[in-house]
Amino acid sequence: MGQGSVEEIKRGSRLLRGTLPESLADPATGALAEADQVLLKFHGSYQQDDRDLREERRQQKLEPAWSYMIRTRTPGGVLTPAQWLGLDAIATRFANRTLRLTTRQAVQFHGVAKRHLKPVMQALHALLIDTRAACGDVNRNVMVSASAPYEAVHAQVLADAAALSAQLLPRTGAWREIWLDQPAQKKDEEEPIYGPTYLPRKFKIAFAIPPVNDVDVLAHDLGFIAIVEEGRLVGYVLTVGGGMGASHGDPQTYPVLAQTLGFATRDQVAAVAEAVVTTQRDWGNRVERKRARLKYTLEERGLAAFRAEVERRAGLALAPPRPFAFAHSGDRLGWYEGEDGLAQLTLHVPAGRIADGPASSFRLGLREIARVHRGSFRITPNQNLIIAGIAAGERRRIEALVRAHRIDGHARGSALRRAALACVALPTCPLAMAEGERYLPQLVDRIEPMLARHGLQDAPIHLRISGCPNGCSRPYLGEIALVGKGPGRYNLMLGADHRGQRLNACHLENVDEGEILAALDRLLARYAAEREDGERFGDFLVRAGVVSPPRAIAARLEAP
Ligand code: SRM
Ligand code: SF4
Repeated sequence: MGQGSVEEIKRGSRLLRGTLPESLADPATGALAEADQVLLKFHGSYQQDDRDLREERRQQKLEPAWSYMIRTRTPGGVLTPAQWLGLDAIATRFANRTLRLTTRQAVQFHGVAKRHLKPVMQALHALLIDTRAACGDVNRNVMVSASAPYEAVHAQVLADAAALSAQLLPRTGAWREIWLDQPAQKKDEEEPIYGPTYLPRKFKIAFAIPPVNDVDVLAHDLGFIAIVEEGRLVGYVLTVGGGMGASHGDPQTYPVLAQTLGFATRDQVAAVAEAVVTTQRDWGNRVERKRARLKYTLEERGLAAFRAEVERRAGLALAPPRPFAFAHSGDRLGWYEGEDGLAQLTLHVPAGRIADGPASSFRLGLREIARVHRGSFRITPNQNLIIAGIAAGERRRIEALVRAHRIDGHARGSALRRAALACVALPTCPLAMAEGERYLPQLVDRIEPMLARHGLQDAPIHLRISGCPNGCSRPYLGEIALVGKGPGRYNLMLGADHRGQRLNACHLENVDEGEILAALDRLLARYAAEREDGERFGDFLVRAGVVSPPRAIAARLEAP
């Protein structure tokens, strides 16, 4: 759908209400009216159909197998054990009996029937979770580094992120009226930050806590890099204009890393963030949807003009950026002792899919852990799950449950397997051109013997798969990445760094698995033979001239 139509739908929606109640009540179809499908996203849900069944149903002259994906708003991915149990129960009762941890620290349900949308929203509300602004042209779930070295700093950054998430929520009462049957109130009739047409496009915020860049902060419209001096969180280096999405063969669209805007103290975060959001609201492209992200606004207006406008709107002058350094963008899998005397266990969840199967009973295991765990759960930006705040006395019991349910992938397999990401793709994603998460295990099974042959089982290489160029697994930041081009065919991207500070570049276009494996075998052999001490695979590929990354902007980020 073009930008013009989406803008019209937003404007005519009476602040996201549209005819959603009527669409939901229509028993003749599992779908919503077209305009309501657009509005539903702002409520945290997408209408989808099962693409595996599409052709068969078409032949039977049936409407597509419509169902709904529902995404939570969970800043920093933090959940209580009681919330976990509630989410798990929703998956059983209303969805496809799986939970999907996303690359933005949210939970997704797939396969929800139209008649169950309302009961799910109500069940989430009872858990003190909502789905407001989880999708749509608004600020999305705010991310926070999950594996921060200090829990005290994490708690402060999480508080800032949660406050910002609340501040940037749409104020319309549409969500409460439609899903919770609450009466309309006068105060729900204005959108002081967004206005009646919201943002030109989605908007994403992440808080990184160096040396960890698990959130890939430079992939976001607005980034906050925590600056800790003498153990105290003093503020954030701000970054703007990152984004991953692109379309094949369209040079007007591309992934790009964010640029540094300045430094803000903690008490300036709210004003600066609001100024960035409203500047993008007013300056962003409302004619061409594919050019409507902040990254393109910055390309057109320039960073200096953007900074001046943000400072004017926020009524302050940003200080120059302060020094920081990222060490890696991965998770700290396995056990970790916190400075607060409590332990954390980061479980590897393959492609974020929590399901019971022959190899492991992830859902059952986590249910049992949630029943005894007194700390919290934390979804990581790499689709994994941290059991956080484990007291010394609890540790053995949790370890036993992890083993009993064979959810100890953090301790098995190659380092590449443990760090790999894959987007959802087929069968639910309407935009998928190739498989994503369903293909990941097979691909890794084929790469692992190669790694073993070259003595690289423990080499921490970041592999990411996306089923199309939209880049939901942030593939352009993978040392190796596959970007879907057609059934069984991908672009092979190589050479990002492991700190999220350099994009990769296309090595082979539109290739199948055989060609991908042959290329990787050659390059891994060279890496094993020629790498320097401690050199990572992505860095090696660039040094060896295998790829020249298009936009190596790490230099822009170095503090003055
Ligand atoms: Fe995404 C659209 C899944 C993170 C860029 N993304 C979609 C949709 C909703 C397809 C659609 O529009 O109908 C996918 C639903 C699939 C399904 O069946 O569940 C989808 N995106 C996901 C998730 C679930 C991938 C995952 O495997 O974890 C992630 C959910 C995040 C969340 O909880 O909010 C997800 N998507 C991302 C990211 C990564 C990030 O945000 O850090 C990106 C790249 C960063 C960026 O935005 O630049 C991303 N998704 C896109 C785009 C391209 C946007 C662009 O600027 O061009 C689309 C397509 C669109 O918006 O038109 C898209
Ligand atoms: Fe769908 Fe493409 Fe995103 Fe994968 S990258 S979930 S295929 S939109």
